[in-house]
Amino acid sequence: MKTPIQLQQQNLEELGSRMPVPIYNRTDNKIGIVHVGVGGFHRAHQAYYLHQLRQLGEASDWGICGIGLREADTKLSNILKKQDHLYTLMVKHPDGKIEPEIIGSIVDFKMGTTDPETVIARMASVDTRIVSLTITEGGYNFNPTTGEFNFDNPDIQHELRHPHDPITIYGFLTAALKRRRAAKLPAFTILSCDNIEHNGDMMRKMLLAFAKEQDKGLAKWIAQEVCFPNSMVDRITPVTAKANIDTIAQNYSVADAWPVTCEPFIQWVVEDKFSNGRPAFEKVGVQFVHDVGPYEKMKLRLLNAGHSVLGILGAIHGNPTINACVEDEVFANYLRVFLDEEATPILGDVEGINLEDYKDSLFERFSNPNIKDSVGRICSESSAKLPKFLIPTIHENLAIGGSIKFGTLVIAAWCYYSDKKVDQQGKPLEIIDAMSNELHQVASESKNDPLAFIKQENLFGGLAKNDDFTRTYTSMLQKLYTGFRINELMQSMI
Ligand code: CS2
Repeated sequence: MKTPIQLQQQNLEELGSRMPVPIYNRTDNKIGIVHVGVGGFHRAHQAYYLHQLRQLGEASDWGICGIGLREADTKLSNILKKQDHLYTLMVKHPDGKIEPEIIGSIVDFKMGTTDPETVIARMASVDTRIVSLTITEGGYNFNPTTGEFNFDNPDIQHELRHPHDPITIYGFLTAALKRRRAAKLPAFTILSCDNIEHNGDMMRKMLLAFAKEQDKGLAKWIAQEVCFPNSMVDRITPVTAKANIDTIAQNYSVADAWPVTCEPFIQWVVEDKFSNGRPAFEKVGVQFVHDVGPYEKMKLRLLNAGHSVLGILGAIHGNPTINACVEDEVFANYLRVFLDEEATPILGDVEGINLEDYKDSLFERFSNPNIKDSVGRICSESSAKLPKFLIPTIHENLAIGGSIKFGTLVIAAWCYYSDKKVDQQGKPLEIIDAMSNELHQVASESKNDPLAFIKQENLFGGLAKNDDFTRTYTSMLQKLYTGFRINELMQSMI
């Protein structure tokens, strides 16, 4: 094996003989986008779209500055710094073909935890025209029962008392927007890229609630000046594994400490309302529409919910990956009936999309054997995901007398999983969830009170008070606790 070349700007020419590299000038472009939450997904999606645009010789005013607001982002910050913010994106096809490419659209990275002033200044800079976000479902800080902003969060309390010492996205956005207003600069667009229905509207509502507490005049200015387009984002991006780093080094002789792998499919549907201009993303396939609602709902209720169905049931069964789940006929058939009989009937028409084709494409995507998307990633933060992906489908079906049993088994299985913390082969499950302790506590009370788990109204709303639901749920829970295998239960239902 040749000694791998360090991924760095100065080595791009040499690296260009191994894989495509940025051919645009990365050093003297403006930073037009400040992006908060630079995980694998952002690097496989928005940063990739922008990279393609820059390869076409466009968008030189739209460099990305990544921002980390959590301690955990320090590792990526250090790695990107060492690599001049370059990274490899490996697109993995189902037939085994790998397309690697070095992506250069991120040109800077700052940490809000150690350097808040620089982050605020960057957002407030005249060049910044979009602040985009992938802060995860949990980052929006709303109370799921009331849908209102959660002022009880101690970080929020701190920021309200100390506006110069922001911690969360809300403290940073208001501090930066306040400066722009004072400097008579136009507002930036806040572009939400998280898997939440009406993500832009949600961000607007939350930010205005926070800003009103801080400065009513500012809140009014934000309401008038800042656009919050809703957007639907899609590309399956597994967690980077050590094997991916090794592949880049061994097969391409490139030393990249944090590459990203993803599937070939990519989609971004965005409402075309921006406060201060935008890159011509339509030139690289982004769809701009008037109303993104139907697309968001379709994607969250089919793809994301489909993932959760496979993830939770697959975790208990002992499946390591999503493709291992769909290779199993029972899981594949179960997913199909869930999608057909419970998720699809409440969707209505989605303009320009044939839902049957869309569902077929999900099976193709989920079965890509080279993605190796772990059920652990899918099950992580289920307490933030299921209330957006799956539970609304159950509520909506209850309201119209539709089928609920396929979704309900997932909730019963989630309770069992949270309680037992081992799969049905006895192997420990690593549960990553901000609410894991509470979930374990209430789930373990199910032996005395079968409804204990679903009485958490912040997750389930009023499901525990609905007889149709509780009847189905308790019978499934009982079966799981009396030793039924999850795949036998699934088989008996399809
Ligand atoms: C997944 C998503 O986190 C999850 O549970 O469903 O990350 C999914 O892979 C992406 O939304 C695909 O666009």
